[in-house]
Amino acid sequence: MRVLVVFVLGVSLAGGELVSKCDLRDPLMAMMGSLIGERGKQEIPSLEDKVAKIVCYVEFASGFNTAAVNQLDLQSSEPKEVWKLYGLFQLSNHLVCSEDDDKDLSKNICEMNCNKLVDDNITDDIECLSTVLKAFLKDGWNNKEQLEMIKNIFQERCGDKTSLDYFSDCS
Ligand SMILES: [Ca+2]
Repeated sequence: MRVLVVFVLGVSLAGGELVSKCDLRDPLMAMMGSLIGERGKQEIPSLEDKVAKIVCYVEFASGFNTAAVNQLDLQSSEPKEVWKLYGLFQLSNHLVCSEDDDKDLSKNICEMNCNKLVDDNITDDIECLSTVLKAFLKDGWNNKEQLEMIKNIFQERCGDKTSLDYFSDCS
């Protein structure tokens, strides 16, 4: 069984802010809706449950802090890889964004600098998450980095709470 170990490098509110799960629900519903299209909405009637899962991941992984940066040791990788995870969605510096001092490390599929994932503007973070999901839908299980990222986002953390439970305090 693989073990995910997350070390907190430093979570600071300097330059970041806390968002609420209710702030995230609607933009993520819109993003997921446009990602899967009308046909997908019929096939996935519980879209809000999927969104609840993502938001629950955000709560667990970044504490809703837009400036969260953590480190993830991929124990199963050979050679051993250490990812830096950025922002609300804790997206990987090996996949989505590039850092100033190591531009060759990443596939940079979101074509952005990692510091854009720790600022107060969450719109580009949501767009980048959409890019990760799109890339995964296109490549399936074939891309290791995408697979690791998706597994991390959708791993079970909130049990079988439905969106009704999870978003019950949102209007
Ligand atoms: Ca941002």
